[in-house]
Amino acid sequence: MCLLLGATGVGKTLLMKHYSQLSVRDGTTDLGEPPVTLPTVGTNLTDLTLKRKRVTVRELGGCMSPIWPSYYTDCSSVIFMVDSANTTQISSSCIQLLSVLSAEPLHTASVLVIFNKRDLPCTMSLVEMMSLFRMDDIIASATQPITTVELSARSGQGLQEVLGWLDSTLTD
Ligand SMILES: Nc1nc2c(ncn2[C@@H]2O[C@H](COP(=O)(O)OP(=O)(O)OP(=O)(O)O)[C@@H](O)[C@H]2O)c(=O)[nH]1
Ligand SMILES: [Mg+2]
Repeated sequence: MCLLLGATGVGKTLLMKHYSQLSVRDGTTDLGEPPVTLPTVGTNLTDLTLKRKRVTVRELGGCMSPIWPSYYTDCSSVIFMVDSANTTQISSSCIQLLSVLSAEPLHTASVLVIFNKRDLPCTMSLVEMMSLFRMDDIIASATQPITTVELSARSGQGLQEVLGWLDSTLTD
């Protein structure tokens, strides 16, 4: 089980809903308007078929963050998504990420931090986002292996990296 976390509106549901279309596209197909999503109240389960195996991803809605910890047991990996077009959310996302990383049941989980919405023109560069997040310090002090990627859940740019990471972190 992989947990998909992040503040409300960062794009978790779009990625999961759109995944099957994104993963078959050859990079040139125009997918048109993405499917409409609603804020997730509760959790969404999605089964992904990867190269080597299948994995279930559990999205926890951003508005559910007070009860995220009740889902931390029995998961081997965590994806934490950030909206890189929303600069006003950076400090709260950073605090949320730190609290996820310090949760005891997740001490050995593999962690992927996704900087999403790279298709929007106003997004900061990954270097700027990483520096505002103090990602180097976070990675240095965390007990978990942390990987960072850029993604557009709308266009699928960066999706292969996310899927490759998931495939490589699955142990059983
Ligand atoms: N341009 C652009 N819009 C995106 C992208 N990812 C998500 N969105 C849009 O952002 C809005 C929120 O996306 P959701 O997937 O519902 O967000 P969420 O993270 O599931 O939010 P909660 O369920 O409330 O926690 C939707 O209108 C999406 O279409 C992206 O990569 N690029
Ligand atoms: Mg959602």
